[in-house]
Amino acid sequence: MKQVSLARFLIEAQRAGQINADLRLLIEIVARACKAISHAVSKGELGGVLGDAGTGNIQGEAQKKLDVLSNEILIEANEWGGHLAGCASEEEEHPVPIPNAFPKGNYLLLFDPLDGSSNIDVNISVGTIFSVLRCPEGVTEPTAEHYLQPGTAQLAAGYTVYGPSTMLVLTVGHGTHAFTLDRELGSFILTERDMRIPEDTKEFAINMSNMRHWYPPMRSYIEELLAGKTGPRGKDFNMRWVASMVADVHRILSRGGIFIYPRDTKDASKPGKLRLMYEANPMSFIVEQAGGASTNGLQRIMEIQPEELHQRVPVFLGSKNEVEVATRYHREAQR
Ligand code: AHM
Ligand code: MG
Repeated sequence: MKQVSLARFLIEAQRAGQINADLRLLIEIVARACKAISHAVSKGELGGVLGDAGTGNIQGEAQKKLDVLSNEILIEANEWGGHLAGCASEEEEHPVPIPNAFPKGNYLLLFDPLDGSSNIDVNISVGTIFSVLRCPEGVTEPTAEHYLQPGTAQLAAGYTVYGPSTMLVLTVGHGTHAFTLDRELGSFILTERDMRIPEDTKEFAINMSNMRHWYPPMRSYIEELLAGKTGPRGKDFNMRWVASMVADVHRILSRGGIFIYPRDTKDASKPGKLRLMYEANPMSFIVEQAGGASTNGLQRIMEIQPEELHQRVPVFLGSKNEVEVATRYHREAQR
């Protein structure tokens, strides 16, 4: 069977009128940057890239050397192509402008350069997440407010998971497709067109150690899953938690499941752990395009009007019917 490279897939998407040449270039450049990150991640200790960078990011989190390196790789790869008006990163407090030496384009790129930081030094899967928005008409020097668009405005979203194999999962709003990196060829090859998430599941992903901090609807929902066959749900559930959102979401895209990072009482100033603009929104777009659902417990994540670049949000995503059940618990509790 003839292999379809990412380059060919994107050309065909352009011919089909799904993307234009600039967006194609943008995705190709992000994919190229992800190959460089994959290379650095896979070198591990031999590349001298493990351990703390000795700095902190805007979230108050200690940065790993690979967090910093991946951020640099993505910015350097994207700033010269003429396709971006600017980019924003989990590792940067403010949006990063395009240097004046380079032409500017119409797109805004948002990313979490290396998600799953706690897994970097222990050789467990990590990943890159990205989201593409259009820069508002007439804006040449975008500031944070220009990035504050709901997830429904995304033109493309994707993630790369650096696991046993490196895979890029992409949507431009016409289904969700997976590509596997052929390291010898140096190209991403289409390995699954139109991924579909099973609507029902018996598998959930949540950090159970936070249970004592959860709000009542969250607790009763999980208690009912734990009650298994003889409980109200009438079936046994299995649990998985990689603590890398990309890896957990990738498993759910592959075989179904529900991923939850709820709001809790640990820190009242933080409505959940995950970031809306470059974690929850792109993952929601990818999941919805694969037939899944994604809410913050009450409403569709992609319809939330963002108020801050680094805003956090509770996340319930995956198999459609299960996300509906979990969301119903929260809606009923709110009433
Ligand atoms: P990060 O962006 O600092 O890596 O944090 C996000 C990660 C997600 O990948 C993962 O789902 C979650 O944090 C794990 O959190 P916890 O360590 O609380 O289980
Ligand atoms: Mg992250």
